[in-house]
Amino acid sequence: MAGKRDERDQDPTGPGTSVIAKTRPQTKRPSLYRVLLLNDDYTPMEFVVHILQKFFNKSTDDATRIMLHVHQHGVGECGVYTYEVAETKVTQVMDFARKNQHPLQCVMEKK
Ligand code: TYC
Repeated sequence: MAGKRDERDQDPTGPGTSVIAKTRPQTKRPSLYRVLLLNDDYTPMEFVVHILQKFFNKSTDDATRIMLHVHQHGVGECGVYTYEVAETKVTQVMDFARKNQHPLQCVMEKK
């Protein structure tokens, strides 16, 4: 029918315009946890270096540096992981130390 405007022309959102809704990204970054080794007087240095290589994929140099840091400062960071990975590392280290009759302690803390 002549003169009747198309109903789409009265729509404030169109045609020719668009609504861009700003949305928050719905993904949340997971919390991260430090896995720490604690010093003691009995666990051999070579055993700690071996732990750092075996469970934390450290080079001999990095493992030695971290072990010496723990030996001198009492505590040191082996790595930073999501909760379940950190928990697994702690369990693996504690099980391996216990099996070898060393009192080595490994803990995790939220970053
Ligand atoms: N202090 C131990 C020693 O003198 C070595 C050691 C280092 C033990 C790091 C534990 O997390 C540790 N044999």
